[in-house]
Amino acid sequence: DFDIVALGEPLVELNQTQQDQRQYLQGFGGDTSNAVIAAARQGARCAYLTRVGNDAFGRQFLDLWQAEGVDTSGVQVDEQAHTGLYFVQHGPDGHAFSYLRRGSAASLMTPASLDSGLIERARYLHVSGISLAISTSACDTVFAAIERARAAGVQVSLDSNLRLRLWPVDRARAVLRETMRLADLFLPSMDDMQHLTGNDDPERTLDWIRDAGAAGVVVLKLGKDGSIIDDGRRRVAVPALRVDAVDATGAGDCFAGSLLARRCQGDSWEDAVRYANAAAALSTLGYGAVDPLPRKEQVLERLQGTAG
Ligand code: KDG
Repeated sequence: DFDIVALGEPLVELNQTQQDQRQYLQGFGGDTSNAVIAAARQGARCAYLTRVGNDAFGRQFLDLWQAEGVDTSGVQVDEQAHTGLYFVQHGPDGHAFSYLRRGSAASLMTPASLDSGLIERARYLHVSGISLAISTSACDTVFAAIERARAAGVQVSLDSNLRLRLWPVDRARAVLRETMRLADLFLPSMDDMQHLTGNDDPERTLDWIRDAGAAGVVVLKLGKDGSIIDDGRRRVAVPALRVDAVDATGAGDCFAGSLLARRCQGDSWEDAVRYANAAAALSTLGYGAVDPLPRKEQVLERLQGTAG
């Protein structure tokens, strides 16, 4: 059985190097894949549901998940479509993504892609705004997965991960609002919510989320200002760990995976969020989404260092 089964699209990553703006380092990304790898590195038992191309990149991903201990029995291989790809470019305002993913294997997922029966064996199903945005059949697949999870008593976790290159803001708002109502755990970032609601105040944002019908636990991510937990009764702010970030790609995914892993290991919400804040901060110390994801020992060491 699994702690976490995630559903979404892996993307091969080409990350611009510091030395030469025309040189790119190949790595791995894709928000839900990042999250599940982060969770596995914290000791969680994980599986990933997706579709990759029958190409070198698809095979690299299968090798990566297997090396990280992520179960791949729910990964389908598409004979025609390719594995998706994205570029990370760095500028004075941080990082920016561009995508080569239209028509990718993962975007061709359909509800029948869920037939492996993995969801029913998990404690959490983890999905995101990106899983919902990549195509209408992927969106249907996410809703079907949520339905199966709820029917089996599996908790649903949703990361907002708003990417406006993938869908118009009005559709994103409508679909995410519908999905957050079905989630036991909603993980929005303040940046995403600002795009969806037009307001930049955390308290008002949490009010908006509650008014929209979110009934589960909400953890609002404020980047370097930490996170706020709203469990429906009270709100608790948890500060971030201060670090000199070089590349924040995947930090939110690391937060999600680490938080779920620690909940499965019995942490309170506050302890799990403190841990996830630290893991996310550590993940920004290197380039790329996956390589710098910290392991449990590193996070614990850092947390003990700050506590003492
Ligand atoms: O959160 C980081 C992801 O955004 C990155 O790995 C690429 O999945 C990706 C996407 O769709 O933006």
